[in-house]
Amino acid sequence: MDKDQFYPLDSIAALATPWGESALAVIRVSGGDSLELLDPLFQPASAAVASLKAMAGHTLHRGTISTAGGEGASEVIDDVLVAVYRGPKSFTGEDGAEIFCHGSPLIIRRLLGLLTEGGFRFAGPGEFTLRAFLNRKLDLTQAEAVNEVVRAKSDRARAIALNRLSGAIEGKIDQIKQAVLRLSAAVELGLDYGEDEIEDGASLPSDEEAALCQEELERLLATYRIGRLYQEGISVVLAGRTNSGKSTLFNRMLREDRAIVSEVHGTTRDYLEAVVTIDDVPIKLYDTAGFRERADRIEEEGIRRTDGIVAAADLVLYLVDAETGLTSQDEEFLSRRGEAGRLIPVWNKIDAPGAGQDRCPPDFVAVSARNGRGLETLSHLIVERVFNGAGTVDAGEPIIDSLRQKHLLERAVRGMEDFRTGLRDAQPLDVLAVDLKEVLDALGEITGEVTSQDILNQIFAQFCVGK
Ligand SMILES: Nc1nc2c(ncn2[C@@H]2O[C@H](COP(=O)(O)OP(=O)(O)O)[C@@H](O)[C@H]2O)c(=O)[nH]1
Ligand SMILES: [Mg+2]
Repeated sequence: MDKDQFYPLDSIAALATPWGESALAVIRVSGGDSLELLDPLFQPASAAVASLKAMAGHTLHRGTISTAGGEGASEVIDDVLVAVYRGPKSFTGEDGAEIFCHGSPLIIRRLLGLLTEGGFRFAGPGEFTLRAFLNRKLDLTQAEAVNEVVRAKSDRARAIALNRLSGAIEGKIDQIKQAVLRLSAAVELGLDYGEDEIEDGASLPSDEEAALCQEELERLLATYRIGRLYQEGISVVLAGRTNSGKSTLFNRMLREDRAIVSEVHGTTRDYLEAVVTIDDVPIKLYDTAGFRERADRIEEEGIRRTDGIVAAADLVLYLVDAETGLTSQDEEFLSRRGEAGRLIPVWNKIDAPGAGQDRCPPDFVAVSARNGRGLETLSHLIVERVFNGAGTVDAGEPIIDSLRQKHLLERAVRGMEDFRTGLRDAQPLDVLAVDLKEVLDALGEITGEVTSQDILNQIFAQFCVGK
């Protein structure tokens, strides 16, 4: 696509670090004129630096940024370092700079003000990465990965996103595309020669090759669930009667005292939410109000909310107090919510005198939220349930985690299926060619070779400003 047709490539500026007080803040600028625009605002500390706009790429300069002299006196806003980048050897592919200033909101505001007065425009979300894409520094899967690296909530998610950033998906897609192009070439050849001349089927593409392509596409598609798990994680709800030890277990899994633990029934009246990481899977953990027969109004509301959370959770840990043993309420819950795979019954307080592990029903996990016994088994079980049915992938294999990529891969698979059906039913070659075109279009959209402005806007709108 023609980038200039859709996007203004003026000079943009944005804060790349969070707002607030910090040791340092980084302001990023990019665009063909950015160094010229920055130049009058920057006074180099070294006499050896004549002007910023004359500096080579990948160089660092100390100096001050001041308001323009003009009528009044010029005022120094901050003492800064400026890193100069030169296109095309820069992240965006354009000339640009990063200004390292002191992390004061006041300074940041003044500097951004000076920059906009000086001709820069505030960058939109993801606009730097968008430019990197438009300048072919990144394909679309890599551009998406930039955001995923920032958003990664666990080490594994970060590693997977970095793999994508290095172009792993683009490489895989390209490999499949080459195979589809070979099929397509065979069909085109048939079209050139006319159907009669290839009656014997000599140059028709084989279903075997097509089946291989489809398999590869499906394999990549199947990694979506795993990608999502590492990126988004799952929600796990602690449920059970009041006093079964939900808040104690919640705190122990968090390794901090967030929830109030008390022997008074109904202490947790609303719900609490926190993220813990088990085996690199982010787990959104909920502590809820418990169930009991006689509850007051506030508690009833808490219980009503609990029902909602339980219904929406990926996994429910149902705690039973080993001292009390199973009550009819527990049994009712377990039979009502016992959907396969979504429930882990937990037998808590095995440390308590007279609540020995031997009384633990066979399908329960025996734990002590108080002293931590059995928690490792519980963690393993949670992870096992999480990955149940998600399949596995080899290390280094690309994993997709964008819904956009998933939909496009599904489209490619459908195209491939249509092609194979057509091949089997001896459909005319031009019909087969259309099916393959559909596959190629979908693959091209994944990497961004063919993309509409709407789609780009949608993708980059999810980015932070400054990225
Ligand atoms: N002995 C023992 N007591 C526990 C254990 N877990 C929780 N308790 C106690 O049970 C009571 C209720 O715990 P809490 O976490 O508030 O239960 P919740 O109502 O389900 O949130 C508190 O007095 C806890 O100290 C455990 O593993 N062993
Ligand atoms: Mg509680």
